[in-house]
Amino acid sequence: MTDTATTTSLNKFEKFKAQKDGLAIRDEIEKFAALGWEAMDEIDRDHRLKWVGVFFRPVTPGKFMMRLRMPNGILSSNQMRVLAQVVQRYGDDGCADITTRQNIQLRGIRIEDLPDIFNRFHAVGLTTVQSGMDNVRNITGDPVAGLDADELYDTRELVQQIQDMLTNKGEGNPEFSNLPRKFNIAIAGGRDNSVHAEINDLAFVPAFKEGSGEWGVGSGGDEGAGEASKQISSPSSPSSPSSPSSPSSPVFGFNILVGGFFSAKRCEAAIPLNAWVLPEDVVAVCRAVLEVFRDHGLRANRQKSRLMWLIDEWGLEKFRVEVESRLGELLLPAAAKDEIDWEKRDHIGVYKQKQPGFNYVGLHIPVGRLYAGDMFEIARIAEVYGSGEIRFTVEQNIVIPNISDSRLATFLTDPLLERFSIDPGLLTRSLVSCTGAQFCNFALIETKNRALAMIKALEEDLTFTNPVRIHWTGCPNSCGQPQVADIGLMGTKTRKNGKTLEGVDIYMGGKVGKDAHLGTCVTKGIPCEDLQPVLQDLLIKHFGAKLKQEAILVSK
Ligand code: SRM
Ligand code: SF4
Repeated sequence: MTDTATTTSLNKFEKFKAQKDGLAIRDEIEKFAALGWEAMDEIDRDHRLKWVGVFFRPVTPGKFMMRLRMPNGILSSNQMRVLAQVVQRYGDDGCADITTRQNIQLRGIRIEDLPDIFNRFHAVGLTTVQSGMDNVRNITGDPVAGLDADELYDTRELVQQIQDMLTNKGEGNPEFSNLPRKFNIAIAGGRDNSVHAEINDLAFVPAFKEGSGEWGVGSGGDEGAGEASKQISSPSSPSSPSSPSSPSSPVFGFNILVGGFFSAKRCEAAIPLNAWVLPEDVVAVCRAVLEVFRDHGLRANRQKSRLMWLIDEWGLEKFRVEVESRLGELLLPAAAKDEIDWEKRDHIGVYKQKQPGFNYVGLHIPVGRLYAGDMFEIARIAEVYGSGEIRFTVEQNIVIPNISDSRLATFLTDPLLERFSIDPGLLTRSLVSCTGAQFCNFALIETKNRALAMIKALEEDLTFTNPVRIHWTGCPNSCGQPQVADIGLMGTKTRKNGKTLEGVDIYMGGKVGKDAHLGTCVTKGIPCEDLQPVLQDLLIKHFGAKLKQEAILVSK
């Protein structure tokens, strides 16, 4: 328990965590399955089950949601098939959602099936552990890691190592199961910041360190540089033009960002810690930062418990010193600049891999929603045309890698691509939406279906020259990340003609990729029923959209 926690009053979450750690629930699953959800202790049911990724849904009582962990957003066709079988047994209640953290959630789950579901997951190496509540969320990495010829670092192994450390290889790790609040970690490996590093509590962005000498924490001087050269020239981490050949050449590592988060109370982009690490020190840095957060993070008020609040209270310098003291080493100052110098890619469409003769193809999954049949089909195409691997993006889409040139043409004629397009409309392709009122009790509005209908209507009336990124989020918790969007729509309640209606606050100015920064609220309380003309106006004024009618007249 933290020093801060022992000296301040504890909120109700801290109290129930102190009574029984969330992870203790692992040993009670059989009991709950036999008991049934209605007879369960409410705190176990509504909160502690989230430590094993099982979420009670007050909107659909008795039909739970299960949140997986997908390190770097990668899974196999076998794993996808197991997920499909799980949701298939729930008929119309069963579906799945790809999430904004490169992850997947299953719906319709009955408590009596949990022992069987966990056994099936275990058999194929899937875990749901520590995916909710005061734990580290799915760790995001570059969605085209190991495929992208221009990547600077293949993030896959590192992300897996961090997850293994945090979760004891998926079995659960009590060392990190009682944080003051949720915690997000991301590692960018490419030049386009495909993971939205800036909105994570802890993020690593590629950066080369110039000069000679003392590299990295815990690795010891020139030896560390040698390790670094080994890392970035290894097959899984493609060589780059500036691969170091001697200690005086630029060495690859990561600049560290800390404190990014969204919440109903406050949203902040991550700030530089002024620290740089070698790839092999990233896991140790994650551990050190988490230990500091766990032991000193603020636990009195849950609205002020995310890492940035501690950094505010201490100042960045003290925070850094505490991290260094946990590491047992001084952190090196940040590299002068990071390597994020591309606009963000969305990975939809066909792209050459760095492996000659192979391609990765990004498919658009409308608002990330999948049904059992879709999941079986995705597993099939990944196996028939690729290597059986499937990847998720933070835009809630999928990437199928390793499709050979010889199979590509046939792949492109597969009927599944009519449902999950590789060339969707320019609004559709960038649409993101959180869960919303269909399943989430925090929601102030319905999101996913409304988002799809709105985009369809706008695309019918307008022509576009560039994609416009529209993100919907059902409440100020901001799971749909409206602050990173070109146009962000945040659910709210609003008044019109004396009636309370579903509405949105509109955010604009979010910039992703190079020079990422957050958008801000520009208009409040637009009733959803009046939204279409408002969006149409914004798209014409700010994003070069044209009315189809006008376009026809001009061409005449
Ligand atoms: Fe979230 C809570 C869904 C990404 C900020 N989020 C919830 C809950 C668990 C609330 C609940 O119990 O109903 C939602 C579950 C609804 C459901 O049935 O699906 C929920 N969050 C989601 C997902 C599924 C949205 C999506 O459609 O993709 C995302 C799951 C990610 C994952 O795989 O783990 C999701 N949530 C996010 C993000 C985006 C991100 O991580 O990039 C954020 C903002 C970033 C951040 O956290 O800093 C986010 N979710 C929140 C918050 C506000 C946190 C805070 O500090 O106040 C809550 C509420 C809370 O934790 O108290 C929340
Ligand atoms: Fe639920 Fe709100 Fe998150 Fe949407 S933003 S999933 S409505 S908590």
